[in-house]
This record gives sequence, C-alpha cells and structure tokens, in this order.
Amino acid sequence: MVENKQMMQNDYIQLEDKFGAHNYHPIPVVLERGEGVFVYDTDGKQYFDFLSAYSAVNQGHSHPRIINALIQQAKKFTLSSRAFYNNQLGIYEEFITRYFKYDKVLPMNTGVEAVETAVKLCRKWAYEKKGIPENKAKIVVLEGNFHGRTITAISASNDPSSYKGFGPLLPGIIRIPYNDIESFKNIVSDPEIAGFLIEPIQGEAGVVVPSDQYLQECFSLCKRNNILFIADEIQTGIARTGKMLACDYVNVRPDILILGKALSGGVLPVSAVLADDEIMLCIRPGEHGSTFGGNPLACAVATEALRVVVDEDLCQKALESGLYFRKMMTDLSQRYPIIELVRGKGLLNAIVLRKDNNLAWDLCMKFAENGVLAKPTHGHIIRLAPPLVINKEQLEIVAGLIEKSLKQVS
Ligand code: IF1
Repeated sequence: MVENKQMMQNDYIQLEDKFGAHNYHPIPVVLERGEGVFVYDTDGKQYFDFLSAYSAVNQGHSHPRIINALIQQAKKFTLSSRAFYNNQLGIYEEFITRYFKYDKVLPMNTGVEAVETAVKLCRKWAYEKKGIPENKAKIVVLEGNFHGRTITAISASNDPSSYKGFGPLLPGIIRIPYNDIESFKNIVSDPEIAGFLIEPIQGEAGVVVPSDQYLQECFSLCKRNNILFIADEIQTGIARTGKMLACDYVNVRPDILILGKALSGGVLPVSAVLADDEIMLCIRPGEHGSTFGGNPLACAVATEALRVVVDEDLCQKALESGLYFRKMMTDLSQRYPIIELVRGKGLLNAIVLRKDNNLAWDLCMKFAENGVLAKPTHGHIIRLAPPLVINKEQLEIVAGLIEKSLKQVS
C-alpha cells in the first residue's frame, strides 16, 4: 500500500499487525514526527515523550545539530566497510576515546552487538592474559538484567519471556542476585571467572538503583581477583542519570565500557565498546567486526551527538531536572496511594505502583490520552525518562498531566 495521508491511526496499527512479526505490544499511538521533548501522532496530537525511545534520544528528537551532521555526511559518503580506511573513523575514534578516557574503541551498531563484543573480548582476554583454560571462561551476570535479545544476552537473563523456548542457551554464565555483595563474595575466588557484567542501574528490571557501596565493592572484588568489570551503560550512559556515566557517581572506571542508544542521539544504531590496550588488543584482525560498525555516517553522527551532550550541559540538566521531577513524583505518591514508591537517578526514573492493582497499562493509556507517552514494565512499574533537554516548566506541566491521569484511574 502507498502512504496515504487519509489513513487513520488504526489503519497503521492494522498494517503492523498484519505484516509485521508480533514481537511487541505497543501503546496504540502512531507517531510521525518528533522535535525536542515532543512527538506528534498522525492526527497532529502532541505528546511529551517520557520514554525517549528507551533512553536513546537524550539530546531530544531530531536535534538540529545531529541531523545536520547526518545530512552533511550522508551527502558525501555513508559506508566504506572496514575493508578500507575512511576519513571519519579515525577522527571519531580519537574523539570518543579521549571523551571517555580509554585507549581504544571498537565500534558496533546496536546495543546488544556491543554486549556480544564485550563478552567475546572478555573471553579472549581471559584465555590470552588471565590464563583460563580454553572454553572454560565464565561471565558473572546479575538477576533481573537486560542486555538485549541475542542468544548471549538471553542466556544471561532470568526472565522466562526472554529465554524460554529459545534454547539451547549459552554455557559459561553464572547469575547471582543484584545489589547483594555477599553472593558475589561467595563465588569470586573461582579462577575461571573472566568478567562481571553489570548495569549500574537496572533498566528493564524497573529502574533498580543499587547502593553506591555495592558498585564499589563489586569493582574492588573484581580488581582483587583479576576479573574484568564490564559496565553495560547502554541505557544509563551519556548523561541519562545526571553524570556522563552512572559509574561516575562512585568513581568506578569499568575495564570494559559498553555504550549505545544515545551515542547517536537516537538517529542511527551506533554502539561502542571501550577498553585499554591490554584488553582491546586481544582481538586481532579477522577475529571480530561488522559491515556497518564504524561507518562514516555513524562516526559523524556520534561525534556530534556527544558534542551536544557537553555543549548543552546535559549531565547537569539531567541531575537538576531529576531531583526536581522526583520531588514532584514523591509528592504525588503521598497523595495517591496507588503509587508505592518513586525511584531513579537523574532523568532515569520509575514510579512503582502497588502490585495488587495491575494498573500500569491503564495508567499509561491515560497518560497518552492526556499527552504523555510512557511504557509500563512488569505490569506495575512505569519508567519516566524524558529527553534531557526538558525544562522545569515542562516538567511541571507533565507532573500535572500525571496527576490528572492518576485521578482518572483511581
Ligand atoms: C526493546 C528494556 C529499556 C539495554 C541495556 C542492552 C540493550 C538494552 C541495558 C540492548 C536495550 C531496550 C531495548 C528495547 C527495550 C529496552 C529496555 F525495557 F527492555 F529494558 F531500555 F529499558 N543493554 N534496551 O537497556 O540494546 O540491542 O536494543 O540496541 O525494544 O527491546 P539494543
């Protein structure tokens, strides 16, 4: 079917239903445009975006500078493959490694590819440097994790809707409870442990923030036992939590840092794995790669997306807006008993509803009606994560719309 302005939102929904795989259950709004903190549906209705494409549009929708970088580079050259050098990659690599203070970067596309890359890199390091016997390396992961949808990532997951029916799963993964240092202490002396893979805040689990000591103690246990500390900052990174990285709050410098999502400002799939030479040089030519990884378009876009974060002071904005927004949400929780608690860091937040009433979906539907887009997780948790460019007045308007929705479902 040809695109037709007369089409109603339901027609678009039916098209996806008829011709697309049924691997999602979206909120029934059909979006066609985004600008800053707003998205617009095909009827022209405006919404505050409180999902930010799962934290990929930290810089705001269609940021003019990032779009300009995209257009300028797209007109010149989009893809060389890594069979040849291109005039963007090296410049980007220098820029991003200085920006995050690592010796080297390995560019990939989606978040989960970067997770795969980090796990491969960690295993390679384990055999070459740590001396773990071939095929014996283990990676420690945490209960409640979400690292993506590949076989490696779902092998790490303890959520049956992620892994069930997709076996056989990958061996060499040990899973322990999150935010529980004792369970890590109990296994940490196993000499076959190569890496410890952690989200500094668990997103999918419902924005679960561990104690500061937890991250620090995990890091020092890793150091003492020659285990690589691998941080999945795909969702928490790039200013989302009020610092450039969530690990920055506790001065933990991951041995392997994984970035994605907002690395492109939500414009293209751009991900990255960062590490120092001692680790990164364990992978040699021919041992890993990707057709699109490090393409000139992605390099130009990611460089501009990272520049915008600094130039617009998005860490500080996320920090201050987060405090202000959580205060307003906490205030609501005192007046609306269906909210059990509010938690988060910076602008990665969630309201947790009382589990007895499965209201998260209904509440998100009301949000949408009232002009705010958010998505439930686990039936009773709603993530609230707007683009970081949102201002105080806008946060107040949204708090009002959230309260209006709460009234309507209560
Ligand atoms: C979907 C959640 C968010 C991630 C972390 C790796 C990836 C993700 C920490 C993979 C992706 C997404 C993807 C999105 C839902 C989503 C999500 F609810 F599942 F947890 F953001 F909150 N590590 N997160 O959060 O990155 O390969 O997708 O680029 O639709 O599945 P990807």
